[in-house]
Amino acid sequence: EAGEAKWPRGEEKIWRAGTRGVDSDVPSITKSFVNHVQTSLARQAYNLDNLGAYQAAALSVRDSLLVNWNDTQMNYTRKAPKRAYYLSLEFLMGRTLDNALLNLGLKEPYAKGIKGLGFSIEDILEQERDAGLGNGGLGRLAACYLDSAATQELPVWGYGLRYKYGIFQQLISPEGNQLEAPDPWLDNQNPWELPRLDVTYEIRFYGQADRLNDGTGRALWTGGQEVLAVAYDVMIPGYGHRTTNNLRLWESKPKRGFDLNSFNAGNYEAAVESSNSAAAITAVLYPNDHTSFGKELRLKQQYFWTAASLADIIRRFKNLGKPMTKFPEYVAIQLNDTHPTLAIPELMRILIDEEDFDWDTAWQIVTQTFFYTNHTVLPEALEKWPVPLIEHVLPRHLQIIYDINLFFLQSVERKFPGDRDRLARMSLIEEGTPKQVRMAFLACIGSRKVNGVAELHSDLVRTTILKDFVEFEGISKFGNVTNGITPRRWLDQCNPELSALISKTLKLEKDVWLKDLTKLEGLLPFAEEKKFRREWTAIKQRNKERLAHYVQTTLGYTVNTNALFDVQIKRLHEYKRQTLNILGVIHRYLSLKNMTPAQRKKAIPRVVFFAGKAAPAYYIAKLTIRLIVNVARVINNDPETKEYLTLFFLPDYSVSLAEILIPASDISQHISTAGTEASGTSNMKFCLNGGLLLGTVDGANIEIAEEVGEANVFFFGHLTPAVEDIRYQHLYHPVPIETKCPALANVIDQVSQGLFGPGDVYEPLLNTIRQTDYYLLTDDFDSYIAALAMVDEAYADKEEWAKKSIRTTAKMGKFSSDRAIMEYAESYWNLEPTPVPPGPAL
Ligand code: B1H
Repeated sequence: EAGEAKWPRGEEKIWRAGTRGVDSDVPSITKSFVNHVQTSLARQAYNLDNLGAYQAAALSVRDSLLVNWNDTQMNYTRKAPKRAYYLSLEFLMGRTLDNALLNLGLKEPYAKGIKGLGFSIEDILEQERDAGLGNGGLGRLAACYLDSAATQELPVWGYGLRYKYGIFQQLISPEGNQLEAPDPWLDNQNPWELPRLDVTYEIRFYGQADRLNDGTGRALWTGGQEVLAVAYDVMIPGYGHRTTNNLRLWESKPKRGFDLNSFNAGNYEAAVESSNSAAAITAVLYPNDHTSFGKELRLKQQYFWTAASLADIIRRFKNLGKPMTKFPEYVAIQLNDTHPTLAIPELMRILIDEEDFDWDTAWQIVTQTFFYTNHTVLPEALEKWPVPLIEHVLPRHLQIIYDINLFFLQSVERKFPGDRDRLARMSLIEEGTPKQVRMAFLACIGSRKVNGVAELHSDLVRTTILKDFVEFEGISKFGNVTNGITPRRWLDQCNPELSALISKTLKLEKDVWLKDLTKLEGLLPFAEEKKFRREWTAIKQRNKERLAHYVQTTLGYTVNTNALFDVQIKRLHEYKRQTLNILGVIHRYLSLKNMTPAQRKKAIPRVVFFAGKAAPAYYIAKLTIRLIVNVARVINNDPETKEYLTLFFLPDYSVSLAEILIPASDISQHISTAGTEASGTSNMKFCLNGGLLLGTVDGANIEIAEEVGEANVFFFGHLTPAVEDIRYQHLYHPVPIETKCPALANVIDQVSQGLFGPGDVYEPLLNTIRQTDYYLLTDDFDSYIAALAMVDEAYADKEEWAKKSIRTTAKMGKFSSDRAIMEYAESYWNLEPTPVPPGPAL
């Protein structure tokens, strides 16, 4: 045991005296800051700009994180608890400095120290680039879970890829087209990562897999390309104590610099080609959420990352000196969607080909180790990989997948003899040209438990995509863990005034209620106090002004902060129905135009905000952006109506932009077709910040309404069980839109006839509604408009609105990611908190 060993070198007390990082008093912080300016950055006071000051502050904070990180890892090594590993292809971390300061309890002394040196902490925090290693909710969820796992002192590591380019930067052309630019987030060196150039694994692709005919089932996988995986560690501090977990991100690089033979022969291109192809693996995050494209490079990303992570996990386990049969007692691996499913055949390969286990023992170990979270039931998002592609890139894994399938289908046949349809439905291999591997099925049968991310969604998983598997394996394997969000970033950091008011009102230090969010219920009685409501509303007002200031400085528009702020911010997708929202805005505009000035004066002024990225190849989603931008151009310049209705599309949505938008909303929209949004997590963020919810009966909206009370949310639209029937009606008994929904037909006509620029541009978008209308806009439009009117009516009563807002925040305790991560720890992984003991560990 590392901790029991005799002191290796020099004197222990001399070592210990040197290990405490930066003290938390202002003079020590100032000293450490200036020291980093001079040594790490090689600069001086006279040439230090805000960016340099950010870097010096970050390097100084990193010193403190490192001490805790080292002690945490040493503690885990000594206590050898069961550990969980969260495998996610996306970690949408956003900025780190403010969060690190908060979690270390160092916000005030750093602000003071930095002020003394002539900088402002706010300006310095703004210098940091977002770590945008994710597309949307799934990636941000992973980031919230890391924060909560560290805060609950759970031994959890994340594993992901260190993309050189994160989610693309979104630009909007004057015509309203989305343009994509690369996101070179690592261009200024990243102070939050620790390169571990000594932690490397060799990962093989292509080559041959030859089964050994020795009766063992083993095979030899040789040849092909070998690529090096290099570890980069990101420290994940818990809130309010020293536990600092690790996020390990892999970078790919060539095993040997370049091919010297080709180089010497003068073939320079060939010499660097293989080196380029190795580096390409972790070059860029795939920007398509909810679509699986079947691209070879994406498959290589998935295997590269799962193989490196598993090799690392197994090496760490083996250091315990236990036999591999004990692996599931010490290791739980959570698969964040199907993206890391190759870990299942990869662990089989290691156990059989390298560790000499028989098939059944290996399968026993595998199926006790993995846990699979499903995040969507949309058919286009369910990953399927062409058999020929897997055969080419991962020949041994294809053999193993076929063997898993054979044994699995044999067991299905035993339970349901002669049911050939069932076998075809449940096969891991979908017939067709080409055949494809169904990754969700593989993840399901290779895992100990499967869960969805909100009650409704978990029900849909059990009754639709995995129905046969529930019948075969029993319902107890299929659970639910409703998503959560970290209240540190999504309340305290993004809304410091509200956080302070809550602490004052509850008479609790924030470190109490930020760790037990159900304490917010104590706000309920204060909803009845007028003075409290005034303070509450004044904070919302200042957050609206902060957003207005952002819009003024970035877009150059003045925003009416006396209006109702209505926000929809999320990835652009047909199922999320931003189109319904913009058509509703047009409907409001046309209504205002039809009013007399006297009638108009009674309208509730509204500012509508949109933000979100479309996948670069998603034509219809991009057209929706174009429509929003052009509607904005027209109505924001209409002198008759602009007092009552304006509209903004804020480019380049990101975690940091969300932190400005969310605290400023009066109402936010979560209006997916029922049954399509697995959970949603921004709905939780808005409600936590006292914004009310306008939504469909979908995902976590349902559980939010259960908590805060239906009187405090605005629901509309058809329910999940009706959706399938309605789609059937659309196909076989279509009713023209003019008959079915005249209001919507009129709006669509106006767009088509050119009210917002040449109408023909939008025909493909409008046709999706006129024709199949797969997402039920024609069915939900009228009730949507009615719900918007209810919002207006409710907002007119400021006192009642404030009560709703307070009651909403007060009842959001359930949606802390601390609760969610504890459910995983207790009901899935069987993990226990492992606190770092006080005092230096070294
Ligand atoms: C969610 C995805 C997703 N579900 C494929 N599925 C991706 C699928 O790059 N890809 O291939 C990327 C992402 N993302 C979201 O997960 C759900 O739509 C939300 O409803 C949910 O809140 C979130 C977290 O569970």
